[in-house]
Amino acid sequence: MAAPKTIPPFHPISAPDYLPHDQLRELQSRRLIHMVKRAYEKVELYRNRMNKMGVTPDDIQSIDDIVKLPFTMKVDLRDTYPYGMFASPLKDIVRLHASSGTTGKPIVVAYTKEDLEVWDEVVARSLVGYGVTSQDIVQNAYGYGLFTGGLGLHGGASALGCTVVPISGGNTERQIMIMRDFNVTCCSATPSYFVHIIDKAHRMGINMRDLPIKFGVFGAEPWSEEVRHYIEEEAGIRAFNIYGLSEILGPGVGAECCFQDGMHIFEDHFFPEIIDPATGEPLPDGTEGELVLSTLSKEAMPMLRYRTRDITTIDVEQCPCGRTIRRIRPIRRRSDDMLIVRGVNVFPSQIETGILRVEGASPHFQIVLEKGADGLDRIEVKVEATDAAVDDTVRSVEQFQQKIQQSISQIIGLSVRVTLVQPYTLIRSEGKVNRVVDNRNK
Ligand code: DLL
Repeated sequence: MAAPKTIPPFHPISAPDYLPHDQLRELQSRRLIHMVKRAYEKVELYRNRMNKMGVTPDDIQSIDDIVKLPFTMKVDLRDTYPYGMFASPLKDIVRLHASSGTTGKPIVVAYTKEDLEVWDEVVARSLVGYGVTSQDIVQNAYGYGLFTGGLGLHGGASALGCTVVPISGGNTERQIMIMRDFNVTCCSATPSYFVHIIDKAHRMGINMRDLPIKFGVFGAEPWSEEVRHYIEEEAGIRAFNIYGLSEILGPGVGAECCFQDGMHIFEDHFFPEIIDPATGEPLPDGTEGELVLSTLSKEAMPMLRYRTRDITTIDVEQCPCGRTIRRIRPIRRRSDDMLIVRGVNVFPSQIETGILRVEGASPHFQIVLEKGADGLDRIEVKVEATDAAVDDTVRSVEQFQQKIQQSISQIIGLSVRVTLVQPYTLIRSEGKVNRVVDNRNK
């Protein structure tokens, strides 16, 4: 790893991260009261739903009353497409983003000028937590456009005074050339794309460890500790997690600090709760469940108790970095990316962990689901071969396949078939990766 885990010098921009508990609660309460009033007055969906539950803005007197509010779901954004959730008139809205999702209409999200300032601030606070400063040159390889990654990271890095290279995703050879020629010190990308960048650099004969890059800002999709380890070793950087979702803002809802042990949620702007996904009941900190987020300052599009579908835990303990804002555990799964195979719940991130626990295994893989002649589901995991792991003999290939098979089966509790495929033959992602091909209903 490039840098030790030392606490970077205090930066004024991150002051709210260190607020004493009561002051934070007081600020959250004040902001929630205002947010609920605004949502009730300006957004028909919230008004109708609260009326139905018999809740009025007057019932919200402190942050503890948040549990009285109804949940908001992705389908609500679809049903009110495109502008039905906006609490500001279009003349005050200065930016729209959209997230495509997997089916149907996109969801549209809006920002006022003040919302963009908050966004810049929280992304800058994320970067400060990693140890990035105005001296850094940030190559932003998140996609620019309707996806929030590109412009979100861009705004925060600019606000911090970094030199931003707005390269967006794709054209990987050029990414590497620029990274080297511009002396880039920080790169933001999806972790799967960065793994692809590392791979391409190898093939170009460039050792990423020889480049000045020190920081990686990775998010937008689940990634395992094993991938972090792979990236840190191969690129000689520290790989930091950043979390966010369009409905709330984009990247910068939460981020790791120098301890890389959970993501601090910027709780002065976004209030986190954990609920039981089946019953909707709030769960205490320290219990795993679905993350629910409420915006506390968003003007254009307030979100009350938004069900993210992301599964995590809020940490009970305070972080040694001194921040008082709470942390969530890294998100390894969403309730809707779960595969049900022969009745067992399987997440792609578990398979990634199983593969990378085997020394010399490649992080490039694909999961193929089929129905066998007996009607039972079968999982095949295609993994690219690496020179480090196998020589040309059939025996070494078989042994290596078996090792990975065992490692995955130990984690998911199901037998899988692992097939080694030629290096560089699986599709590479330039944004969020999709590793699953489900042929069961074909
Ligand atoms: O992915 C925003 C983003 C951009 C975050 C760049 C970080 C970096 P959406 O496209 O709306 O927004 O997707 C949001 O992506 O609900 C999670 O399921 C997943 N996700 C985002 N960050 C992480 C992360 C952006 N660090 C959805 N770890 C979220 C795991 C993540 N999953």
